[in-house]
Amino acid sequence: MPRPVLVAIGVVAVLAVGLLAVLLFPDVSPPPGPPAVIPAVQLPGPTSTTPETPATKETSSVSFVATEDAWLADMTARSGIRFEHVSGDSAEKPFPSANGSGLAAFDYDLDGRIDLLFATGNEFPVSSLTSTHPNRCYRNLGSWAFEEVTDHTRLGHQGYTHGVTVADVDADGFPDVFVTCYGPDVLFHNLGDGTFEELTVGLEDDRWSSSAAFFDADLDGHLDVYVCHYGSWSLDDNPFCGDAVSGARVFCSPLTVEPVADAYFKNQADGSFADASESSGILVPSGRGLGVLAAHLDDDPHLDLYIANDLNHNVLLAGAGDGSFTDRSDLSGAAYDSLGRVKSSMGIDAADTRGTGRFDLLVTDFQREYNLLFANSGGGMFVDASEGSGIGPSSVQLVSWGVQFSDIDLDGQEDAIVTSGHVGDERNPNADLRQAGLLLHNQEGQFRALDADQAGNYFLVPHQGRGLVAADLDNDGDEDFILNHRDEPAALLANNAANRSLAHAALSIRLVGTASNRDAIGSVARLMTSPPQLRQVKGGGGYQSSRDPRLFFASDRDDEPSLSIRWPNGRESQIDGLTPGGSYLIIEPRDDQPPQVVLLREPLP
Ligand SMILES: [Ca+2]
Ligand SMILES: [Ca+2]
Ligand SMILES: [Ca+2]
Ligand SMILES: [Ca+2]
Repeated sequence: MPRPVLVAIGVVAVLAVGLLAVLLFPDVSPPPGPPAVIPAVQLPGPTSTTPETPATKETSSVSFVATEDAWLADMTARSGIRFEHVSGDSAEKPFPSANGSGLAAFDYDLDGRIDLLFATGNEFPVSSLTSTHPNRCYRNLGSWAFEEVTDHTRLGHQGYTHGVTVADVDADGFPDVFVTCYGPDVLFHNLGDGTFEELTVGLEDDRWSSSAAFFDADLDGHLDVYVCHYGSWSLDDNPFCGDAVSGARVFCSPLTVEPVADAYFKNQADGSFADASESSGILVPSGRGLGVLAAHLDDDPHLDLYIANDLNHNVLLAGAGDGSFTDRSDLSGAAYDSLGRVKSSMGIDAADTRGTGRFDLLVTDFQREYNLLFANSGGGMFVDASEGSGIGPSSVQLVSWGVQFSDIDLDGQEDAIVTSGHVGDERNPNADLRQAGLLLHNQEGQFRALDADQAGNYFLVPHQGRGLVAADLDNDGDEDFILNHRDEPAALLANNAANRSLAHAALSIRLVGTASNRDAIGSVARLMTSPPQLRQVKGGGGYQSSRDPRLFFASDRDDEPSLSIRWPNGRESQIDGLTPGGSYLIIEPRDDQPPQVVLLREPLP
């Protein structure tokens, strides 16, 4: 079937769903860093794998060195997106400028195509009045074409943005945007007509915030939010670090930045939020927070939190489902590496990497610390499996930030993609800070870094990698990738690996909560293939970024699998006879009836 027809079906289906959403929710009213200085080095040597059949997707006009069957094709030139991040780095080495910014992939206008919002920093001292570097929003027109809609949407925040978190905070069906900043955080309410308004709802936190995770901590159906704070720093109190003789200045160690406790804001169900940090139990020893993930990490049905800290131990907070948390950091085994060392952690993601039915953690870290794979051994306990899984050895020479699990080649096993980039070298102020990205192929829990020839041309060129998201930009059922580079143009990569799978077809699912929070954050879905595939709708995660909210599975082409869902409130649903290659929207039932199932897109031919 030619693409225009498919797109038309998608748009009609989504419009129908939009109407459905209005009918379903008639009563919803709108609310009133960088540690020690070590020189940049090269990626370890590549490995090679067996070539597959040629790619079927169009590629960009850039000249290719990678083989035609590379997994990911660079579509940046074709997309029309010319976003370039500004860190605000200068001779004064302002500390926040090392940490970069994230991005969000979300369908703000509900036309069925995922749009993009890129965050940027700004020059110091930061002033929203004089800044000329706004965050920029791009609308997806289909076929890898985008148009900039920053002015029209009014999403061009001109502060200093680190994180972009998307959630339908008021449950009106339109995704809202929360930006976490050096400076006050801002909630942008989606008005549903393609524009946003800044709302004052109690989230105007002016502490230095890195990232946030929305999730329903107390199961009242309304999304609460955890906000990561990095620490206390200002340009007026910015010590000189570097070589005093030569005057070569570098970023100071994170240890020079006093940590500030994170915050938990409870959604009061009237459109406003209240700081409930004290009563929630999240005020454990302060870290320099960079990443936060709300996910199921122990065996009970309540969402937990994992916080990645920079030169403080990482934190695991077990949720009780009533808005309270218990600090399980030390007991969990996921706060330190296997030698008990504190790490410089940045990004996080969780996936069932070994088919155990439990979610493991991948945490990105500084050079010579290696990235961490915490294997979930049940009961809320984790084992540092970084070395045995291959995650650690692939990253020893890298300063890693962005991370996403994704079954890129559609073999039913979630692979990983990681971005890296250095922050400076005291001995060589002109050192190249760029490092190559990693594409890690998962085979039964063993991750192997693909050779750039096989991963794609993007991986041949080093970058200052920071934010990274997985999102199906072309609606062919597989996850593509978008990267926000520090002080460099952003990049878009199309997934070609999944298209070549002869045995498997992509199957994507969007869950919509009714009794539960509308984003269905906290849902767990299991596709009954052999072996089964486990996914969850996570809050936050990655590095300062928001990924495509859909769940992506691989299905046998000749099978019609069942999907079992556990909604955030614990109710369970089962759907039988899903069509491989289909894209579905599944709406939570308010009683014991079967869920509403909408086929958004027929399988591709
Ligand atoms: Ca859209
Ligand atoms: Ca909304
Ligand atoms: Ca895979
Ligand atoms: Ca895709």
